[in-house]
Amino acid sequence: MDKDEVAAVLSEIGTLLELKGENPFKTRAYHNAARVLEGLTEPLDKIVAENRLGELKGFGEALQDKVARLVTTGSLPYHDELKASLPPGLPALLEVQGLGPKKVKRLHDELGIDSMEKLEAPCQAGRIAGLEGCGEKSQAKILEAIAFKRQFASRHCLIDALVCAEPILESLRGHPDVVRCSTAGSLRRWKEVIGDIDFLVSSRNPAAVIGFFVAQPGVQTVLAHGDTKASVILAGGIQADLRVVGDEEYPFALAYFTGSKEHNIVMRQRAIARGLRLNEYGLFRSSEETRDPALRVDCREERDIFEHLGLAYVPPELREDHGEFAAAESRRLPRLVEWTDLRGSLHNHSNWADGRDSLEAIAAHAHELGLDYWAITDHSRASFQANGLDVRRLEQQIEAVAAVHRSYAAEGSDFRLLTGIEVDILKDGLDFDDGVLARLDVVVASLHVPSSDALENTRRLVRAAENPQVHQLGHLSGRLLLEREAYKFDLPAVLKACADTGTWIELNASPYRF
Ligand code: DGT
Ligand code: CA
Ligand code: CA
Repeated sequence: MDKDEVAAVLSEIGTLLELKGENPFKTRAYHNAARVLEGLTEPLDKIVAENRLGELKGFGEALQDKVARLVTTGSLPYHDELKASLPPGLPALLEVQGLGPKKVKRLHDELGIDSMEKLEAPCQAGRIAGLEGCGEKSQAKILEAIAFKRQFASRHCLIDALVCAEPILESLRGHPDVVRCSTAGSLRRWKEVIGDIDFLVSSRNPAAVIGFFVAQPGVQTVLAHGDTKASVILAGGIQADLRVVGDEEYPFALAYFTGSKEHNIVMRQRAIARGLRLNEYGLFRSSEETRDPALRVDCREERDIFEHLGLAYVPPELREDHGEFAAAESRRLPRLVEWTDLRGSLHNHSNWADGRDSLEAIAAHAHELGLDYWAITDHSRASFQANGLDVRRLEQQIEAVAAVHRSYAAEGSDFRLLTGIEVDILKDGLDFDDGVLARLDVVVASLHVPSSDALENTRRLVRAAENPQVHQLGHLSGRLLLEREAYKFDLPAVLKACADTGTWIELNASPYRF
């Protein structure tokens, strides 16, 4: 096992012990150890081979033995026994928002709830509200979380889908019978959350391509295996569809299967308005539905279809019928932000709080990427679960950041490592006073513990925006994709406050927030 696999086992042990009601020092020791391993910069097997586990923070003899065993044998009887001693469905309950180990233990001990399936009925019957530490409110929250989970059981974050799709696309591209290939659907439109992955291939030999596709590593189940299409379930539970077409149909099929459905409808209407017909097989000189190749308008690329319909090329990201037609018609489509436009980032964490890397490692990487600046904005003290900084540690960090910054300046580099904080927006103000904030290059203010009252959240956010020390609001809305809805607040009012005061609104690029 490598360090991440061992860390996952240790963290699971910590969780299982929590579910058993073990003392917090013991359970925390496992979670902490997992984090130490995740942050290692040298290979874990090397540390084990050289007998140096004892040098790691918090690694006593018992823990060293367990880690060494996991690294060398890939399993640990203690872990297996612990798992066997609890109902197998219990850990999944922890994934329900609002259910911690203490509550799960109580649900199990007092109501016999040991799986997700057994959770809903007692909630609906109002039996959970009677338990110690669980009121009407937590009961309603649990029901909401169950509904949320169900709704998104077959939805996936873009990043998870990309990780599955990219190696398959790469592999298709290398197949001798593949002429052109691409992803399509919501994945190609770069939607933040996607249902299934779509692939499109052009080929003269569909059978060979489809056989190759269903045999890809990562394919867990083959749902359908036809002459021109196939559907599979990939490891991780994401469905993927493949369609194979002739190369002369490829641009039309690509446009059609990229969608969105709403965008396609307008495209088809524009074709009809010009006396043409558009479908997945082509753009045809015809006043009725057809797929007759003799009537097909010659288009080599998607771009040609747009041109024939009086439009500039619309990149997939904008194909949602959200105004792209008017813009493409008047040739005023916005230029999309590209990777090379990125000059730096103003909301980042380090290993001083809940980030992984040291200031030096972060600066080196940002510099290597050719960025101009990078701000270190770790959490403030109220975010204690994220190891937030108090004033004393913040002062030390300011010095440390300045020292790293100077080392670049000394080499004649313009790269700037900036000091900063992600300061918590609390009930009645910010977690640090203005005097402290004034010393920092970048102040990000974030609402981490929102109220259930929209007015109250709006008041807190507006007040933060109005603080002259605050440069930007962090992850406005607080949503976590597929996990947590946005908190309730009056977005236009907050935007106005930001506009009036020149406060920026962060475009959070975390794939779990977007
Ligand atoms: P998803 O998978 O739910 O995240 O969303 P999409 O957009 O990938 O949808 P999917 O996989 O069902 O179909 C892929 C594309 O195929 C879709 O974006 C547009 C096209 N398409 C599918 N069904 C229809 C339809 O009934 N009418 C039209 N015009 N296009 C469709
Ligand atoms: Ca799809
Ligand atoms: Ca699909």
